[in-house]
Amino acid sequence: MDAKILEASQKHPKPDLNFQYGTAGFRMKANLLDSVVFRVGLVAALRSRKLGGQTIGVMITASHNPPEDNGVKLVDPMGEMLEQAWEVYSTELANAKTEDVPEVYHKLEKSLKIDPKTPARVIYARDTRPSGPALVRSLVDALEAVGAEYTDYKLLTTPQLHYLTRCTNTEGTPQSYGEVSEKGYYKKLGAAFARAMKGKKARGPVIVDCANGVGGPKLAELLKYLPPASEGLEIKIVNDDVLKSEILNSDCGADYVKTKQRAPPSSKAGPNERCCSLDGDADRIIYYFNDPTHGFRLLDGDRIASLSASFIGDLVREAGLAEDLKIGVVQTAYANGASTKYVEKTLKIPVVFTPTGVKWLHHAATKFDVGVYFEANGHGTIVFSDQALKAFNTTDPQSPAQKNALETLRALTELINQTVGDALSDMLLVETILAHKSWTPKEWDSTYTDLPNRLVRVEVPDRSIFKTTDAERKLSAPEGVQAQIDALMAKFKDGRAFARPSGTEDALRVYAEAATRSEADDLATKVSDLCKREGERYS
Ligand code: G16
Repeated sequence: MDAKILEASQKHPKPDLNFQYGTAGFRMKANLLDSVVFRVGLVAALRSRKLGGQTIGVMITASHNPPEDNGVKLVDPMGEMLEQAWEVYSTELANAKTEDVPEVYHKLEKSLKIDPKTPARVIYARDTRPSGPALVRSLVDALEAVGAEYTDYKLLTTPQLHYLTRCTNTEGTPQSYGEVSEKGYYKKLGAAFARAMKGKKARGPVIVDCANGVGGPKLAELLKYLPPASEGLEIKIVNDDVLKSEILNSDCGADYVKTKQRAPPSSKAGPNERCCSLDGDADRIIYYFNDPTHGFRLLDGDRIASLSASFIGDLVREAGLAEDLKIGVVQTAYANGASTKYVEKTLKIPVVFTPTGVKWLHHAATKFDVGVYFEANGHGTIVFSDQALKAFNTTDPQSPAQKNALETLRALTELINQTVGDALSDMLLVETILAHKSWTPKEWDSTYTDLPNRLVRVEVPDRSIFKTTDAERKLSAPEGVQAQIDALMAKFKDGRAFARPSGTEDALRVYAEAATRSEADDLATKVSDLCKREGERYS
C-alpha cells in the first residue's frame, strides 16, 4: 500500500504552506487545495476503518466564501461534524511533506490502533464551484490508494450530505434516519411539512434567494415533493443561476444580507413581503422584509432560534410534557444581547454560549431534550434527545389539544434536519411556525427589539496572534488589547464588542452592539481600528 500512497501523493504535491482544519474544515483559494483534499481522503478512510467500517462523509464546498475559494470537511457517521481530535490528525497529515505522507499515514494507523483490513467506506459530494470536479479527483486518488469503497453523490447541499451519511449508517436499524438517496431526503421533508402544516396556509408567498448556489436547483427539486402552493405555501425562487460561477454569493445570499444588513440589490420584493436568503451550500438561512415605516428589517438566526424555542416550548406544554423535558437555546458571542434577554427573561428558557462553529453549538445542544441552536448568521437546527422522541411517540393523549400538539411535535422531529443546520429544512420550519401563528414577518419582528449592531471584517498581517477565551467573547492575546476593548465598551450605553480571528477567512471579525445605531457603528469602528493597529504592531 505504501508505494501506492506515495505514488498518489506525488501526483498531489504539497505547496509550501501551513494548513489548518478551521471552523468548518480546510478552506482557502481553490488552487491551493489539491494536496489537502487528497490527504483528507486518507483521513476519511482511516476514520471509517477506526469506526469499524462505518461510512464517513466528505463535502467539498466553501459555503459562503467567494467562488474562487473552495474547502473540504468531514462528516462523522451520525451526520455530525468530525470529532475534534481528528481535526488534529487531519491537520498533521495535511502538513506532512509530500514524500512523508505514507509514513504519517501509517503512524496514525498505528497510534490509533486501526486495523488496515477493516473496510473503509466514504461518500462525498460537492457544491457548484468550478474547482469542485478536479478536487473530487484528488479525493478519489486517495480513496483508491488505500482501498476505500466510495459513492459519489455529485452535487448536493452540505446538509443533504450530512443526511445521507446518517441514513447510510442507520439503514435497516431501528434508528433508520430515512431512505438513502437524495430523493429520500425530499420525500422525508415533503411528507413532514405536510403533516406539520396540518392544512394551515401561509400568509402570502416567501421569496427565496439561493445565492446562485447549489440550494437553487435543490430547492426546485424539493418543491416537487411539497403540497401544491394553493394548499400551503407558495415559494418563489430567485438568484438560482448556477451556470455563471462568478456570481455565486455575489451581492446576494445569507452572508451578504446578514453582514451588510440589507436585501440583495437585485431584490424586487414589495413592502412586507417575506424574503429569505440561503448561502452557497444551503446550510444557513436569514429572513428579512421591507417595513414601509422602518425600512429593512432583518430576521436572523437569533430570531429563528427564539421563534422555534417559543413554538416548541408551547407545544411541549400543551402535550403535558413540560415537567419531563428540558428545553435550551445555544448561542454564540454574535447573538444580539436583546435576543438572549428575550429568551431568558420572556420565554424563560436557559441560554448557553459556545465558541463560533456549529460543531460546538451542536454538541452543547445535545445536553438538552430539545436543544435549539442557531448562530446569528443563520446556521443552526434543533436536536431532540431519545427521551423527547420517546415521549412524543408514546404519550397517550387525554384531550384533542394534547393529541394535536403531540402530532405536530412528531412531524417537526421529521421536518428538522437533526444532523446539522439545513437552510431548506429550517425554511420549512419557519414557514410552518408562521402559518400556525398566522403571523406576517412584522409580527415576528415585533417580539423584541434588536440592539443596533455592526460586524466588521478587519485584515491584519497575521490573525493567529489574536487568541480568544470565554467562548470567544474576550481576547487573551495580544496582551493588553482586551483591557482596551473593555475601556471602549464602557463608554457606550449597552455597549458590547469583541474581536476574534475567523476560521474560514484570512481576517479578524469585530462585532459591536450598543443602544443606538450611531453608537454601535462608533464602537465597531473604534474596536476595529484598535485591532488593526495592534495587529500591525505585533507582526
Ligand atoms: C462556517 C461555520 C459556521 C461559522 C461560519 C463563520 O459557516 O460552519 O459555524 O459561523 O463558518 O465562521 P468564522 O467566523 O470562523 O469565519 P459556513 O456557512 O461558511 O460553512
